[in-house]
Amino acid sequence: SQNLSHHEPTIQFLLEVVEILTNYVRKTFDRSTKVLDFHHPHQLLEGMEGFNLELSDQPESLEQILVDCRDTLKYGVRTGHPRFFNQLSSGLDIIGLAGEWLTSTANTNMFTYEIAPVFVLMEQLTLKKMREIIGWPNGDGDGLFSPGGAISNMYSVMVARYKYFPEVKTKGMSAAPRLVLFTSEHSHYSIKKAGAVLGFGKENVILLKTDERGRVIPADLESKIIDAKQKGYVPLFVNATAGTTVYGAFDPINDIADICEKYNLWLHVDGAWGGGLLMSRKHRHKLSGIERANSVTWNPHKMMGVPLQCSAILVREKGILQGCNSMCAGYLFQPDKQYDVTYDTGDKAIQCGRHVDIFKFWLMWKAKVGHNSCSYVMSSQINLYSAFHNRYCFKSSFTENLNDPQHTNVCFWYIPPSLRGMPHGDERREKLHRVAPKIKAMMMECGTTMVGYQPQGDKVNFFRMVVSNHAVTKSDIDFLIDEIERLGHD
Ligand code: ABU
Repeated sequence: SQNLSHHEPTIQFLLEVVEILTNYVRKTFDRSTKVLDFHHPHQLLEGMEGFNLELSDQPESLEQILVDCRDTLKYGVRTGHPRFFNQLSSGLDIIGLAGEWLTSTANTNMFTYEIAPVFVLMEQLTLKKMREIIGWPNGDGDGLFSPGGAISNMYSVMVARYKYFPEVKTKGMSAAPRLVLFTSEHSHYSIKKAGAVLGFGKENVILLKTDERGRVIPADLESKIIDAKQKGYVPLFVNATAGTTVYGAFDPINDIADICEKYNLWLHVDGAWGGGLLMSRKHRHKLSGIERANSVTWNPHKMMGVPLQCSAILVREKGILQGCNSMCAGYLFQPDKQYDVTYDTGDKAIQCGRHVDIFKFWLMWKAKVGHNSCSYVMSSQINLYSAFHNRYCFKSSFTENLNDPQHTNVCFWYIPPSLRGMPHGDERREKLHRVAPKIKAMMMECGTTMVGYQPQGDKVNFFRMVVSNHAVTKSDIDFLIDEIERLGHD
């Protein structure tokens, strides 16, 4: 029967789902299983044996629903597999997973204390702790968990504009002069997107030059600020990246902060990827100066291994998110409730409904953070990149290094035998550009491992290997290298 209102069938169904999920978890950590069972979109759309994606006209039996659950996982990608190196967010943390299950069971909304009292308080306390770790006095300030780093970055641009030109909230961009934003040529595309979405225009997001490690050159920032002012534009906002997406570079925050103070500009630090290093005594110096930022993006769903999604926007000035975004909808945010309505944090957000992203993170924090709040269990994967670095340097006959890693990103070209003796020039570049996509395609067909590739600037396609999964060991890294060599050998 499909009637889940009867106790026993409901419990039986849920137990069977739990069995499917626990089997999946077991297989995810089993290195003899594949990372993925790749099918092209048309194959999945045509339907696999017993698994049809089309929505049916009639309700399906519970047996079929269980098959659907099993097959959905079967044809997906095991992002928690220790040989999945494709994304900055990966891994399958069991405490975090339990947190996500509990969150879905509670099925509530973050907009008011009224319907999410415990989660709202957890969010407040965790954000305060994060601000303390950033180094803002007493952990004062503001913040929110948002649906990802791109949205957190967008919040930073919105509050910067509100700080200097609050009238834009009512009158629109015509109330402001031509405003310009600055960010590195290696920064995440979300800064440019924020410029476009918020009405600044992509042209008014000025890209800064970087050095050979992918870090912003501060002198270029200053000269571009002066140039913009001479043209009559108004510099507003600078983004410094702590852990760039491809190279994992850390911009020199203190030098950038000096320039922002000199010209009275908003300083944002996009620590979506590198923010996790604030929890490491050994590595937090890479974000030195972050306490001088006006706002910070920090994604626990990346380096800290929290299940997707979990991204925080943290702001030094208290109340500015509320000022910038509040619309005071009377049906949700009644001022005359029986409790302290400052805990109704929903009007700070640009969303109305907001998912509970805090619980899994709060639970993992409880499980993993030492007594001084700055020793999160993640040192192993931070150290692993050097193992990888040494390993591929050792095999330098077939790789060429691009970045000098500051984070766990290692970028390299695989040079197949046919290109090894070829002189550098256009022909070699064109051929090399095709190598990484070809190997990646074969890798996905085999399903043994996954790693990302991209071009960057004048560099043709290269592999970007990242370690953020806490389950990865040196043997997995060796496996990836051997697999690239096996598939790429022509
Ligand atoms: N938000 C950027 C993530 C990109 C990546 O995983 O490569």
